[in-house]
Amino acid sequence: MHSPTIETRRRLYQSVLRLRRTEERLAALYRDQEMRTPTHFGVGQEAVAAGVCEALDAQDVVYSHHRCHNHYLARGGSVFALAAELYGRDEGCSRGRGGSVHLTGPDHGFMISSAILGQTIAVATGSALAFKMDGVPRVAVAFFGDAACEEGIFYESLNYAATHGLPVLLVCENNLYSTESPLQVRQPSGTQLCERAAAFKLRAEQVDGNDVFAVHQAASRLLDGVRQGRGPAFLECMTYRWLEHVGPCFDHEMNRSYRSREELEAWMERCPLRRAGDALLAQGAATRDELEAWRVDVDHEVEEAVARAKAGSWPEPESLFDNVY
Ligand SMILES: Cc1ncc(C[n+]2csc(CCOP(=O)(O)OP(=O)(O)O)c2C)c(N)n1
Repeated sequence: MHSPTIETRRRLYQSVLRLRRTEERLAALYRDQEMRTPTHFGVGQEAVAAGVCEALDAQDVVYSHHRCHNHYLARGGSVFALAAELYGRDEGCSRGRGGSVHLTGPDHGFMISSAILGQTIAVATGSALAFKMDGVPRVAVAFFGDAACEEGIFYESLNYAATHGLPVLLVCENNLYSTESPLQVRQPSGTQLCERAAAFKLRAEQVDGNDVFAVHQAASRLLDGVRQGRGPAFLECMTYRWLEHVGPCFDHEMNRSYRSREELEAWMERCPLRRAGDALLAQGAATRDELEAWRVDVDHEVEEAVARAKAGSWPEPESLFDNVY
């Protein structure tokens, strides 16, 4: 029922590409140690943000967690404002005060991200309650990781959203780890997060989170139900982060043993960017020259943005207590 047009498919690829090239460039720059904010990169997980955000309308609102760059960018956030935030500059999306985990972009429907696990699930649920009370056709979306499903607030929010039939879509990026703890040591064997959400009477689906077209279709399907007043939905996207939990390095560079290099390489074989590009080529929806031209364009955008961000200004010391209540 949701067969995306060729234009949509091309946009989905371009979105994954923009997220990937931005995160890779930022991760390379991070090593210069001029960005001082703790940063959780989303390389490898781009298809989730790109697929879900393409299915949203302009008036919908998005909340995110500590690994938030992909969601901010996919919602239309500028590379410049993101990079300036990481550099602590006044031109940053949070005026240099939030850092990587506290992005904001309400003008394009990206409300906030927060590093407190599970917090924005409750806030998104509250937004959905406001939409329902106001009778407006808007949807709230929360992106979070598998570890947020271990927070009490997750279950309270599911229960509240389902009981009141709220227009909220909960998107879990299940990358199998919470910092260095795998799911198996945190959850009883055989646990399916989707089943838990279904037990709370949410419509719940699990999808290959490295397939941007599959994510987009599943999100569109669930959002249709949310918009028709059928209550909240839960989308579990199976994916994998390529870099260390926080910072720009690969785990094997740091001699960490909680994940094997073989496991990483197996997931890299399922690279969301390459898979999306291969699919476009196989369907005749793009040529190799076009893919290359898009890459050149994105790299140009990113390069220009990070140079401008680095040359930005520091917040004035007198403004330190602005917006502090
Ligand atoms: C309430 C709370 N408890 C613990 C932490 C510390 N912490 C930060 S990130 C993280 C792991 C998060 O894993 P997940 O939610 O699966 O997201 P991922 O990092 O894998 O993207 C933890 C435990 C926190 N930020 N908030």
